[in-house]
Amino acid sequence: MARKFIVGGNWKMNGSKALIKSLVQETLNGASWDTSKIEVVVSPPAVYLDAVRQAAKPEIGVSAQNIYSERSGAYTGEISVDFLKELGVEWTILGHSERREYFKEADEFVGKKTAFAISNGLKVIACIGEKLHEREADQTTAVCFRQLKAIADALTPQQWASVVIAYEPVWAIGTGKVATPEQAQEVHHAIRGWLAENVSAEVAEATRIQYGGSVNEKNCVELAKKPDIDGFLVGGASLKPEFVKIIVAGE
Ligand code: G2H
Repeated sequence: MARKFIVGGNWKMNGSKALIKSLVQETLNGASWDTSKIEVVVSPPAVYLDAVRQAAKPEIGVSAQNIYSERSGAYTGEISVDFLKELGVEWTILGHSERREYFKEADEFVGKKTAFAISNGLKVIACIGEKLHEREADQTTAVCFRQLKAIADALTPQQWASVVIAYEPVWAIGTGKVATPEQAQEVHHAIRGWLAENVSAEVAEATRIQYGGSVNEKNCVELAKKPDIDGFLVGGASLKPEFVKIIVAGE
């Protein structure tokens, strides 16, 4: 079965009521794409999730950028799966490299949160990827497989149906240095191979693997042609009207 192309817009710590109006209500709601082939998810900061869910047309999924691994309690500043469910938010990003780097999120913690999110009915965009010095030391796949294993160890095979993997080489994030289509394809292919060996052939075939890292309207078309690239997780360019061009690259 063909994997449905999935494009996520990760707003990171950017956004405003004005952006929701111009980008979501005017640009994205006014745009069209083949929904039988392309899935779109936008991920605003937590305080704007409710407004974005209300503003966006139903075929646009909405995602948190993080959750905590407990349902409620004395966890100041954290986001519960229950809050998301009440707002109609179906997705969360987890393990983004910025969370791993600035907030010291360990592989196991990302795995635990992934399992918790899915057990509570959410879908997860789980991010993995190597830093520049790791790529230069020929550690790209070793790092990705280590991060992937921590997620796989926490999941049942059935739960993979609720996971999208985002491969985001850290050296390509927000730097303008996009991975070449060949570099990205090579790692995506390796990730799929790891899933086949360590989870199952079915999960490897069905799991969507997004590329993230300086995707824009110019580079998306060539990246989208690669057989193991099943979509994008877009940061900077997802805040601009060019996000629509990146979405339709999946057609
Ligand atoms: C990678 C990506 C979105 P950008 O972090 O997750 O951001 O497209 O700005 O490199």
